[in-house]
Amino acid sequence: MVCNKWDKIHIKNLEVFGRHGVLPEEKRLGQKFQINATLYLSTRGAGLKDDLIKTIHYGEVSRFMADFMVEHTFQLIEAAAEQMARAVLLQFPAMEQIRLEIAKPWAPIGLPLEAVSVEIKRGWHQAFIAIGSNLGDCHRLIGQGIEALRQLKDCKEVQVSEIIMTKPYGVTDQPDFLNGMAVLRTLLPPLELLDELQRIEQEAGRERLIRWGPRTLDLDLIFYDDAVIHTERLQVPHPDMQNRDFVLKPLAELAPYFFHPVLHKTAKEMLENLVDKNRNGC
Ligand code: ROI
Repeated sequence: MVCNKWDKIHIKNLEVFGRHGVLPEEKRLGQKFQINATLYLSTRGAGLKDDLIKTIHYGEVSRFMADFMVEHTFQLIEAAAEQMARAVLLQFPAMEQIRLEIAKPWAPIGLPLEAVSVEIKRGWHQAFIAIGSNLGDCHRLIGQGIEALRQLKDCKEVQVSEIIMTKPYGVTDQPDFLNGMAVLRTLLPPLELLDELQRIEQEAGRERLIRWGPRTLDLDLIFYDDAVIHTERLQVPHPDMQNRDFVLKPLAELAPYFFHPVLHKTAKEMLENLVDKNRNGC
């Protein structure tokens, strides 16, 4: 999915009367809020065909946001913005990203101000997840894992590669694996996605007893857009993926031209390099 960086629709100063705030009188009396939003989408099709169906109806988005502000009550404008951005992105699938600002011109702080506001930007991301199992009823566990990915909150468009049987890599004295790859679109940031993957692993009876040992279900985050993440808990792209044919084969099936942001090679090139390396016995 190529994200369009250029096309935007702006909604400026949409006024709504809502009941958000920490103070009891803010909830009781309500006050004015102003919403500014930038919707990121491709307007090319609509521009060429002059057809509303091919874009996002800004009237519908405005109505949706106004209703959302009236139907919910939050303490914080941070929470109002977070929940509204999520709801809008789920409601209007053609929207890639949204920049959302919620302003409170009558913020009761006992000082004169024009307005206080929060601004956030949220959107869809692409995540590649390697799937593996070599302990227990592997076919059932892999199927269960894929179904759990399909049910993940704030995720959509899950695609799965062929599931293949592979020889164990690393610690070779263990049963063969079933492996595959899933790609999906998600609103979750990387660490929240990791939390969800680890929850699914736990639900499949995963125990982390031996490093590189047999496992009921393994879900590894391989890529998250072109992000490069180095933390204690999470490393993306997966630091050893270029040496693992059980990762590269299903990846190259799903996205042969996906570009590794650090190694600057496509999935297909990485797989070809690995096959050559293994053939030459290096
Ligand atoms: N080897 C194979 N073939 N498949 C895996 O999913 C896999 N996972 C691992 C280790 C133990 C490194 N080896 C593997 O974590």
